[in-house]
Amino acid sequence: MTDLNLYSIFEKKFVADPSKIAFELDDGTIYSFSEILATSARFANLLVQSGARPGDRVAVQIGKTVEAVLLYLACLRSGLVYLPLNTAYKTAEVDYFLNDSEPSVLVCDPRDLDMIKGVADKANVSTILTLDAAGKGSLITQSADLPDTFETVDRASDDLAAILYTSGTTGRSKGAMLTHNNLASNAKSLVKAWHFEKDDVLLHALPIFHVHGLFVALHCAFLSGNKVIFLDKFDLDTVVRQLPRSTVFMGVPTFYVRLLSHQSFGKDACQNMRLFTAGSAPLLEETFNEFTDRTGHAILERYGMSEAGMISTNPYDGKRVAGSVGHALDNEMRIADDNGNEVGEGEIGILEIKGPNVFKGYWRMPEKTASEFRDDGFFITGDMTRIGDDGYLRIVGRSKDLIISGGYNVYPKEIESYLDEMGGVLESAIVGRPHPDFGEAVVAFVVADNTSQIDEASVIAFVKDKLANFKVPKQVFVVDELPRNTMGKVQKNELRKIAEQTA
Ligand code: MLC
Ligand code: AMP
Repeated sequence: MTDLNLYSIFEKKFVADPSKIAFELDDGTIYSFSEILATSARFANLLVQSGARPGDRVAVQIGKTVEAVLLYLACLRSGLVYLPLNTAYKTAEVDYFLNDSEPSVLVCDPRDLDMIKGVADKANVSTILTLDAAGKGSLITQSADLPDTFETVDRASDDLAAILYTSGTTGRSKGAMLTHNNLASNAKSLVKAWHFEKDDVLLHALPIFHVHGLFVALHCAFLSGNKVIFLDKFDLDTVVRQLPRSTVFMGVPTFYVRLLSHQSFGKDACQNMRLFTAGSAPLLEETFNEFTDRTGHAILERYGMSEAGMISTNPYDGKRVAGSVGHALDNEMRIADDNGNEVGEGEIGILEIKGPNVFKGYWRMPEKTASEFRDDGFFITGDMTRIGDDGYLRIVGRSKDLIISGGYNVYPKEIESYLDEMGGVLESAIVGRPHPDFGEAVVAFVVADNTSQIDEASVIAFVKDKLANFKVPKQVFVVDELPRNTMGKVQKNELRKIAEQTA
């Protein structure tokens, strides 16, 4: 049945008002829903013509354009599995993702073609298409004369719609497999919980290669037939200028910290706004309070992850509590100890969840998948949580060694393994410290082996060459040794204290 294809649910809204504006860019360029229907059909025809078959992966590493969103819709329509990659990823990172996922199609920026071609050939990618930051490339030219209709491919609810790679605490990144039903059920829950109506206007400034910008923001808008003011990135002045024309804005905490730093941001900019949501990283209580004082709006904080979309949210109508992530959406939640036994009321434990939003497993990692699910089907999130006396969920820490910088996840283990390979480095440890803009900053501690000279600049240059820019340490300490406990384990708490004191 085609209505189990996520696209078919969106399409009902697109065809209801085809002349309505679906996307508006900052320069005034507009795309109507009829253009969305036609262009995504042309892209779908091209993908099928290239030989891609339902279930095949389409990896994309491209800038933020409406055409990129339409490519996503085209993948849904043709039953292909969309696999977005952060544009900051460097060759070594892309190499891993392509080899692991074995996509049949890769879409990249024409600027990266030379770099990516060798990697793609090695991974047996059969078709490479291009799309640049202005929405031009072979994807457009090759699809220009193809039919602008396409019969959406039937999907069963547990067929894959997307794979999102999340870095692992122990080395290899894992591809979280998300089904059509995972995405559809979560989108429906959010539209209801956040009271989306057809006249809402979403101001979109998030990247579109992660859950937040791609699924949470765009799915709410698609499911409600909304106009989206589509910005290519978060630029403070542009956001403040476009806010009065919008009703909903979604951001990582860094967006709100930056908005508060803007001299003329206040009630005027928010005159038509009905909802600000925040997530992907903890929103500081001081940001929540200052934002309320300045604008009269209480930011609605919600919590989620690649493996499950949105898990909990503060209420739309009830009290939004600073420092909390509200109540469960449409999944069951329980707080348990390491062995899966529920902890007592008000106690801290790891959040476990079960529901239609929870992913199908990690791509080609059955053992890893099995180890992160309990026998009764609950998924172990790795987030340390507690329910307060008020019944609201709080994220109090992480059982996984993870830093969240500006809403991007950084796994220390990954940087450490690269640094340990650097000439002159004996060993390394990566920790996070508070950062006024990014929430947390990556800090490196390296022990030199004295075979060659190393300093902060050479360590930064080494990482910058290999890994995405948000993983590059903001500060480096060259130390004689790493503090260890009696078991020989590096005491990261000690390092965090040093990093915080010398920030
Ligand atoms: C950029 N830089 C970062 C960074 N972003 N460093 C650390 N952390 C980041 N997040 C680097 C740049 O490379 C540059 O380095 C320097 O910092 C300053 O860059 P900038 O111009 O200030 O950065 P900007 O382009 O403005 O980007 C910052 C940002 C962006 C916050 C707008 O990072 C962003 O859009 N973040 C959103 C991430 C997101 O969508 N997360 C959702 C994940 S989904 P140099 O050395 O070149 O000067 C998820 C699930 C859920 O988690 O619950 O939602
Ligand atoms: P990702 O793997 O990129 O999807 O990141 C998911 C992780 O982000 C979660 O496991 C949490 O640790 C964190 N996260 C998301 N939303 C929040 C929030 N509102 N508060 C604190 N942490 C959050």
